Amino acid sequence: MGKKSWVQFLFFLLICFQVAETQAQKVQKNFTLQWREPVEQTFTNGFQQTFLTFDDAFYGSDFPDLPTFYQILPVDIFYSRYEVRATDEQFADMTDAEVRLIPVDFHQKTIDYHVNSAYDRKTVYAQLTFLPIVETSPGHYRKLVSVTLEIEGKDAVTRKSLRGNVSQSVLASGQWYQFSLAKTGIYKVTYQDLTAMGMATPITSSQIAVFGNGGMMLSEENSDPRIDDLRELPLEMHDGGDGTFDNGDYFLFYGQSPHDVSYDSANQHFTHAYNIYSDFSYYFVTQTPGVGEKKRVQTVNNENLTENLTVQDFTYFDFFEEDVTNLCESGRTWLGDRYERTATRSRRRAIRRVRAGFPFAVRLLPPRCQISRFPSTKARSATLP
Ligand SMILES: [Ca+2]
Repeated sequence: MGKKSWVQFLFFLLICFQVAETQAQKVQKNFTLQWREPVEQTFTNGFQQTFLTFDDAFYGSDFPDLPTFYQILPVDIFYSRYEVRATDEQFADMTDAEVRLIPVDFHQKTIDYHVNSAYDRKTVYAQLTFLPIVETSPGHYRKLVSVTLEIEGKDAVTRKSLRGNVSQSVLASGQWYQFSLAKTGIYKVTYQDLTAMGMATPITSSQIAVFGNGGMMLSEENSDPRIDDLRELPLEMHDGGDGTFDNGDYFLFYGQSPHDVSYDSANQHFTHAYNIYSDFSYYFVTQTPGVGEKKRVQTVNNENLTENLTVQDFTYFDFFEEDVTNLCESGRTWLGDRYERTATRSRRRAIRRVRAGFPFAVRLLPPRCQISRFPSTKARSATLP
């Protein structure tokens, strides 16, 4: 075999190797953690805290004062999910000084190796994260020093389905006016509101369209589906019936706050996600013909329908949260009231027309930052007299 054919053969092998790598869904790798002495950090507000640490530790998990292992693994295909199998886990004992740095509400019994897909422009990654500490018995912990992981990608996703099918934003053409809102509810937009924004008159009411998705934070899981473009919202138009949106006219629409409220079916209670990036949701209004479907709230003729359900009550959820101090400087853990010399604070929340005899529950969510020993999150339940 001559030199040239060897090159071709090697090139062929290289192609085979790359194809095999591309289609390989399984990666096996050993990870070691080089633990260091706890480090003390002084924050900008003068607060000092000591952290457990190892080389390249990352802080920002649900327990931001504990070190998290984080590593990016290059992959060729975007997978919806990954399966991870751990073998040969090696643990080391922790000193009493190290154990004192672990939050009292940390009770991880086995390490949760988490891999999710990340997509950044044209590159696909698998992100491996795990918190390398386990509680062996109440108050006793061990730290991971080495593990072998077999990571298998499942359910490959094509780039097209990942990014949606919209080639350009609805905002790419037409004349648009932006407004913001802070709370979820039905909003009334008047003729004066539109002209104050600078919308040209006369305004043809059938051409008005409003777009917006609410302002809730996007999922941190890149594999989660997300809305491709701004959605058009149906409007309830009140233009006096003359087709012109002028003085005294208004339309109604349902606007959503930047803070998300959802029902946690596993724990059977409502929960909320406070938007740490914005206090407002932004909506866009246009009267440009041809932009949007000009959606309107539809009416239903109920003259021939028979009443079969009487609704007199509903489940009410409210939350109070203030982001004042980023005490852990984690970027994501923001705290409100400080309890130092002040041990008691009172907060009033207005709840209208609560029926007697109905149960209610109040949950206090303690920060996960180890400033002091906080009680675990518990609901305080009672029944109204
Ligand atoms: Ca009118």
